[in-house]
Parts: sequence; C-alpha cells; structure tokens
Amino acid sequence: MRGEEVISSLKEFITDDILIVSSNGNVSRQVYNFLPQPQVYLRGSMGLPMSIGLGLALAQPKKQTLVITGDGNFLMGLSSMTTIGNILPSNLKMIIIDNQSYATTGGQETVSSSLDYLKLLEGLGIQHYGSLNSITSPLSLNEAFEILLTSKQTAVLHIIVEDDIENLENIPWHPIEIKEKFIENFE
Ligand SMILES: Cc1ncc(C[n+]2csc(CCOP(=O)(O)OP(=O)(O)O)c2C)c(N)n1
Repeated sequence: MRGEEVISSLKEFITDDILIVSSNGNVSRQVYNFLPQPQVYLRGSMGLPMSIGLGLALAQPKKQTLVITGDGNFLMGLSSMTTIGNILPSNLKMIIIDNQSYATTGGQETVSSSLDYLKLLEGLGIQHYGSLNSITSPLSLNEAFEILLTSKQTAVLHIIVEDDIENLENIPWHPIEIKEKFIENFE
C-alpha cells in the first residue's frame, strides 16, 4: 500500500475537531489532495511538524491535533519528541508514514530500517500501537485510526508503506496564505 492510500483512507475519520499538521513535500501534498482543507501544510520547513503540532495542541486544547509526518521529517525533528514525551499533551496524535526514504527528493534511503520505532517511543514515554505494515495488512488500517483518534493520551501510529509516489497537485498557497486560511477557518 502506498502512503497516499493510507492518507486517503483517513478521510472518514477527520472531523472539524481534528487539526492536521503535515510534513513538507509529498506528505503535505497527499494531505492537501485527499483530506478536508485547509490544514497546516508545511512547505520547506523540514523536521518541524512535531514542534508545530505540539504548539497547536497546547494552543487548542479543546481540539485534537494530528501530525502526519514522513520518516525523513520525523528523524530530522527527533529532538522535539523528547519535549513531547515530557509534556504528553493528551490531544496530540501522530502518524508516521514510513517509506524508509526521502521520496520527495528522489528516494534516497533514510536510516529508518535500522531504527526500532517502538522502543524509541517507549523510551520517550509515548503510547504507541505497534508498527503497522500497510503493505501486508491493509485491512487493519481503519481499526488503527479509530484507536489512535479515540485514545486519551499522546499516541503515535507508525505505518510502513511502499516507497512510491504519484505526482499530485502541489499546494497552491504560500505559507503565509496557508496560515491565514487555517486561522480563518476557526472564525
Ligand atoms: C532542511 C531541509 N533539508 C532538505 C529539504 C529537502 N526535502 C524536502 S522534502 C524532503 C524529504 C522528506 O522526507 P520524508 O519526510 O520521509 O517524506 P517523503 O518525501 O518520503 O514522503 C527533503 C529532503 C528541505 N526542504 N529542508
């Protein structure tokens, strides 16, 4: 299963009470194309979806913040996970779309294959639900989304997907416009 199939199957779980922060490149394009708009689509700011998601979760305690990040972005911003593990906002959820590569920039390998995500998250004190391999277990995706989004604590779902991307329409907005559209949506 490809990352975009994982993201499009999330659609039925996304209500107005869920705010999404997506990592730059391919993942933000998938979120823009397949999920309700507007969301916080990062452009250029690699490694920052978890920090921005943390800020949003703290600023909007009545809503749930869902960070959707590629493995390259997750690895680059890993230090922010120590702060998340320390604060543990119960309204912060995360999905790592792990294609073990920097697909957006040509598919160079990340170090994901040698990292035990579950042990890492355990060490951080963050709830996780196992590494779901969407290549071999697509049917359990819906169940996993349901569990993640109804969880009462900071939680992370790590999903292994194929290293394969489609050319999707890019986000037509400048980051400032993205921010403005996102804020307008609250009013
Ligand atoms: C600091 C920085 N380094 C490199 C880039 C170029 N870049 C944009 S997206 C991307 C890959 C992101 O990888 P990942 O989060 O795994 O998502 P994927 O592309 O695999 O979907 C890279 C290297 C950047 N925007 N900023």
